[in-house]
Amino acid sequence: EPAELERRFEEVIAREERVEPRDWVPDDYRATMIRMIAQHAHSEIIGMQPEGNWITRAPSLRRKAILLAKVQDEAGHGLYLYSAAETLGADRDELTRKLIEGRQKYSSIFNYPTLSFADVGVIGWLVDGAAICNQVPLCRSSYGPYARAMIRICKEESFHQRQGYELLMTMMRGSDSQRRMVQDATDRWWWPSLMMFGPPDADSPHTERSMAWKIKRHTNDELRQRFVDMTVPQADALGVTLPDPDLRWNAEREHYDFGAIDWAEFKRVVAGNGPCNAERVAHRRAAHDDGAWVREAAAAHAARRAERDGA
Ligand code: FAQ
Repeated sequence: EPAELERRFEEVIAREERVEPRDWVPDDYRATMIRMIAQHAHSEIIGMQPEGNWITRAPSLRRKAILLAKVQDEAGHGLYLYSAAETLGADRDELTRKLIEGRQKYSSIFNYPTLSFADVGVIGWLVDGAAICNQVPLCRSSYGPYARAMIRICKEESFHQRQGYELLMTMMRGSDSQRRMVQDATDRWWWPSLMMFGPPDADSPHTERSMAWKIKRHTNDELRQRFVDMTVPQADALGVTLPDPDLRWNAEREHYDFGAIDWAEFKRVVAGNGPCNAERVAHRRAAHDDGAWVREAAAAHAARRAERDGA
């Protein structure tokens, strides 16, 4: 009985219980969840590239081991999230195809280049910092498999954030030219990090519906403000300047005011015309093509085993 199923679904949401894979859900809920989880998974996988760029050129064995571990964690998050999407009936091959054909999005942030090793630190500090700010509330998201995935992912992200901050503290204690590298990386990543939270609430088509379904627990602007408030004291402690002359404490609001975000740039990047979009997708497509023989061999092995076990 459709009305009864719908009523039960609404009840689960109202009671703050989790929706599970076998439960009936409205088609739009399923589509929204698949979209969000797939975009998140794609972001983790594409997000391996900017930092992966520095693995072979890390300045010490210690930094190389740390960076390798972090990039591997991101692969793990991606695979974990694709599995969560599969619980909603999505097909993993299809999701990958959509990504490499440019038919599904991933986070705008990964379309910017990593020009120096300081970028590795700033990505940990700002990009992982923003990711945590956005994802901690998603541990209470209404879809069970996604909410549970977020718990583990946030723990690892928080470790990533600290390794970035520690790297930057080390560089800030170094030479003038190292301090200049950190400032330059901060200047380039600050505004794109604020864009990670998505369009302003007034221009966000999905927020209202996703808040009502408790998929999202805060709006884009709320989380962006939380991130700014959290990051300003960290910049002070580090001794870098955030590149925004309008950034100042507002005692009345008890929040930092900040300058206008260049939403035209955001739209350009999301539409595929950022500095590295073409390169990122081409690289992912090449990796997928190069891995075809592994998938074929694994499928042949599984088929032979099934035949043997069936016999
Ligand atoms: N980039 O109505 P809304 C990481 C799209 S962290 C590109 O506000 P919604 C960790 C949006 O999809 C990054 N597209 O949408 C890491 C929608 O497009 P559609 C990943 C964006 O879903 C760190 C349209 O604009 N994190 O990977 C962006 O309610 C370091 C309208 O937007 C997540 O995915 C953007 N920045 O809110 C890895 C977290 N913003 O489908 C490696 C989960 C918006 O209508 C290294 N996702 N769009 O064509 C979310 O929290 C939400 O989906 C938002 C967007 C907040 C991203």
